[in-house]
Amino acid sequence: MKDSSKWWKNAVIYQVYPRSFNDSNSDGIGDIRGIIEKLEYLKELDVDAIWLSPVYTSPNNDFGYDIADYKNINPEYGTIDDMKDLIKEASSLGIRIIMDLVINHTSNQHHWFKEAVANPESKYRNYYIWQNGAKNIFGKEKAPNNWTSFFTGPAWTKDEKSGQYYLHLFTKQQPDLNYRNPEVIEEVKQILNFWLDLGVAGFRCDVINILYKESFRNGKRQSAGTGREFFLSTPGTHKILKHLNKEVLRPRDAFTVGEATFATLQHAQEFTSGDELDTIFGFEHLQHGVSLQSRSKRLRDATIKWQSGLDWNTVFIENHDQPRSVSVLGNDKSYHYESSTMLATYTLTLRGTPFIYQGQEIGMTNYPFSSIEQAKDPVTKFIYNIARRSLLAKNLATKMAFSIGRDNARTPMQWTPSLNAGFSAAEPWMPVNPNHININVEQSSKEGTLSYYKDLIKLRKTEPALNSGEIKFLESDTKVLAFNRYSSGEIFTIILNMSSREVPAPVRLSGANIIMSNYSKPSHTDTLRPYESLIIKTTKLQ
Ligand code: TEU
Ligand code: CA
Repeated sequence: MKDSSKWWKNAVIYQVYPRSFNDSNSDGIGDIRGIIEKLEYLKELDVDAIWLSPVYTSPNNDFGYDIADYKNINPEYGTIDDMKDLIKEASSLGIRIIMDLVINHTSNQHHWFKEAVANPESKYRNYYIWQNGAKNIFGKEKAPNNWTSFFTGPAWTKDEKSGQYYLHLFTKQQPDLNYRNPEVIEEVKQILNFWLDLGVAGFRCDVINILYKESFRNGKRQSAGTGREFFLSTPGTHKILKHLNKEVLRPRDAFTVGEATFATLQHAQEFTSGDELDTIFGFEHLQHGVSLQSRSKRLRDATIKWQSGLDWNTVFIENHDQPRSVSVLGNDKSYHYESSTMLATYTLTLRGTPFIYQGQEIGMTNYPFSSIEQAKDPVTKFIYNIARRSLLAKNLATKMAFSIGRDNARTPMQWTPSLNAGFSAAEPWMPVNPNHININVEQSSKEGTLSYYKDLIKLRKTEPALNSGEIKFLESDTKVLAFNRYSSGEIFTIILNMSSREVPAPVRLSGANIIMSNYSKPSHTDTLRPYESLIIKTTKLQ
């Protein structure tokens, strides 16, 4: 493999959710020109690439994750020329662009699907997955099987015109593509080439581990995605990824990070074993679903497991689907600075490519939602309706919906303490968190979380051991994550107290060469304070 294909092993990647990043034309919606305006900011943070959440033409049922035209831009965000400018201007600052590739499904407004419905004889019918209904014991028609959408409810919707059902593993406006049809794979190759020709550096591949459905039998009942055993990480999906890798991705030196829903460590190893994807986003560490384990314990255990089991990980604790990390893994009230910087240290010192989600670098928090009317995410609305149907009181249903739904991640970026947090001169499409008065880029860059991020990124880039060094975990209290990163001559010991309690440090602190800490005064004991995080440097005698 050429060396240049490994740029991502030395990179820090920043995720932009365009709708909520920066609005350049005062319509309350973030846009591509808005991102261009903030490239200098990203340069100063010293990120090497932007993963851009979808900007393609879309009716926004799932805010861009339902694509109606893969080769065009949603007019709310700008034009294809704006996109070319973004790629060019970013590149002149040494920042690459990674596109979001959503190919498990399209929008029902894509002309392929419209044709498939309007004209069942057209070749586009076979771009999607159609089945006849089944019969229940009374002879009444029902869906072809018991599969459910990841977003709740049945995974099949009947097309009244033909009487057949189409499969959708997400909303019913997101019909799944048929990967048994080689023409679909050819279309995907064209899409990849189209964007690579425009100069993008790679792709974040949405739910890439569910492309190929091995069969359409009834599945085991599960809380999300009944039927998964027939479509998670199947041999058919591996075959398609090998093909795309060989035909397009490898020859064109494109970087890939695959989002793999419900992936096990073994799945991740298989996808990244050489001829499929470069890296994987696994979610075991972020408590997908309901669990009695505390979030921090799960984060710690899964991190040790994946870091030990994969040669090169992605390291992330936020994205546009997750709650804000400082609110769920830290303490956004009493220890905002301490816990957001502890989480920064987690993100930037483990072995792998770190991904920072917009706003994470200033410790943006969950939003104090109080009414379901404020929900934009379809998932929040689905959960609310289910909860109400099961007779949960309004306030509890609201709380539950916003804790599972994805609106917390999508409130506007907080740039300044002034009107609309400097995101837009008009009323933003989602409410701005009232805490922007204290939590914003302007203030955070002085002595806040943002300045800590900058220092840490700089440190990571000047100390090769922190980037490419080996990793070894240390015995510690279960509330502490502690590890060494080392390469020739240099050892860095990273210690993270993931709790608001005082806990014993796993190594002696007195006399240690602490080169970075999120407390202004060093500890005089061997006790870690709430969310204390430390980087200790030891130079080995040669
Ligand atoms: O998310 C896939 C996915 O697994 C989600 O269902 C996840 O489990 C959920 O969001 C957790 O709350 C990807 C995208 O990141 C998401 O934004 C899209 O809605 C989804 O695919 C469909 O394209
Ligand atoms: Ca705008």
